[in-house]
Amino acid sequence: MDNSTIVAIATPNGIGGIGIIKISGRDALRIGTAIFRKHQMSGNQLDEPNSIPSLEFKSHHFYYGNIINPENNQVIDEVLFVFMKAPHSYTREDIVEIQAHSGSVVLGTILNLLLKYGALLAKPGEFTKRAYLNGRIDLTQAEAVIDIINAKTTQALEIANKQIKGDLKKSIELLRDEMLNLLAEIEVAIDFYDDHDDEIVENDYLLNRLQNNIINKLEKLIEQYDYGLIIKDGINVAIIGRPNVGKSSLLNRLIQKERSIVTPIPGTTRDIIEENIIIRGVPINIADTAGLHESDDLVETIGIKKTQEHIENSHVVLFLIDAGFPISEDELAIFQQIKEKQVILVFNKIDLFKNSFELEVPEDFKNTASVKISALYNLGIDKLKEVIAKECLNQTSYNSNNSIIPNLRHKLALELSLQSLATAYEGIKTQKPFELIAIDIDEGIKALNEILGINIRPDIIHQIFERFCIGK
Ligand SMILES: Nc1nc2c(ncn2[C@@H]2O[C@H](COP(=O)(O)OP(=O)(O)OP(=O)(O)O)[C@@H](O)[C@H]2O)c(=O)[nH]1
Ligand SMILES: [Mg+2]
Repeated sequence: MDNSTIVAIATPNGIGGIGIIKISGRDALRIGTAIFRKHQMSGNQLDEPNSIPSLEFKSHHFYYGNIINPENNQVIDEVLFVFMKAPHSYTREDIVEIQAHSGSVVLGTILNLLLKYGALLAKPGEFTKRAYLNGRIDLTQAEAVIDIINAKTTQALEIANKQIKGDLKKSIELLRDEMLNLLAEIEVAIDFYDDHDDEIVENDYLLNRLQNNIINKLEKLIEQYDYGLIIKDGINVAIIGRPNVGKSSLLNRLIQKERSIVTPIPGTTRDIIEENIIIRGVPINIADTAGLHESDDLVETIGIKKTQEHIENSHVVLFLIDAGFPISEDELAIFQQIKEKQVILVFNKIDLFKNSFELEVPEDFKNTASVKISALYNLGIDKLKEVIAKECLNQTSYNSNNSIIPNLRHKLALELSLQSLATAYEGIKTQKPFELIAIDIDEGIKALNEILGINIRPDIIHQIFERFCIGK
């Protein structure tokens, strides 16, 4: 166990109202009070700072006073000082937090004084690492701290909060308990077989349990990973259609800035123009593309090829169609290309066609979601946003009650566990010796332990905390 006392500036670099310095370790109070002078209160009056450091600090109470340089009693800053006694702190060690003003010189000076009085500079993530090593949180909860800091949407935050509460940990522990119970029964059977020849463990019963209580649940958790990716990295949405239908106009409307060039000349957009937006809490990477049609122009042909590749990588395709004309040959060809994709049909330029209209779309697309808009006059854009959000969330089996989302590290371990359990399943089915099946189940348990941070290699722990910022 590391006995050192660590210190770091916990707030971001720069000028601000408040900057916080955090000290953790068994000497936190000694080092903190070496440079802190409490103001003495008499009634409501504040007296001059007391020059004798007081050792009477109640846990979880704020003290108002000054940070001074003990060598010359020079006041560095007016601060609030809070002491959190172990184990009731973030790291489960004694913690002192100093709330000073935020500026690089003032915070830097305080930090240097604390280093001089015996604290060591904390490494990235070292506070959270101590919380983990001291058993306050498991590894999944430590990882959730980074996810909270990095959350770009409220949904990503919600998922991270569930993880920090221990939801992922609990579901992994439940699965592990199931495996342990199964292993116990199999081990009893192994002992029993030594003395008896008849079957005492019902194979069908074991297979059922393995399938329903373990394998199915592992598979479900692994599936949730894809949803997590989408929430973290965004859903890819491509705006496609023939030239001049208003694709670039629509992109500009959706992102509310003039990003893509709009002209009445067909074939204006050649390169893919990508922007990130959040629609109804869903992070979306939206792309404007070159108009799809038969073309002899070399540059345009390259643009069209890029568009086609881009369609492949999109989760959702917005197929923009000019509402005033019957479906063209080019558009029929586009319908063919996007048959396998999740599509929203967007009929544009409705401002030009006041009378109601119905376009004949191919039979396969009769039930496809569709919206009528005018990109030029901003009509129907809100409705379109709603449909985009809905179709994007349909991409996944997400439901907010079940937002336990593994990250890549968890997913790889879950897959290892699943592999071992699938081997165990086959083993029972083909009546392999129980000794071999026990080994497989044990492997499955080990993989789950790795997720929680039990018996995990130090370099993996190091890798996880390396992603943190200093002071967390
Ligand atoms: N009346 C009307 N005109 C529109 C609407 N949307 C776009 N336009 C016009 O249609 C023309 C083409 O618009 P763009 O947004 O450049 O079309 P595009 O699909 O990106 O065209 P390419 O990049 O050439 O494939 C421009 O003159 C726009 O002002 C609309 O809803 N109503
Ligand atoms: Mg364009």
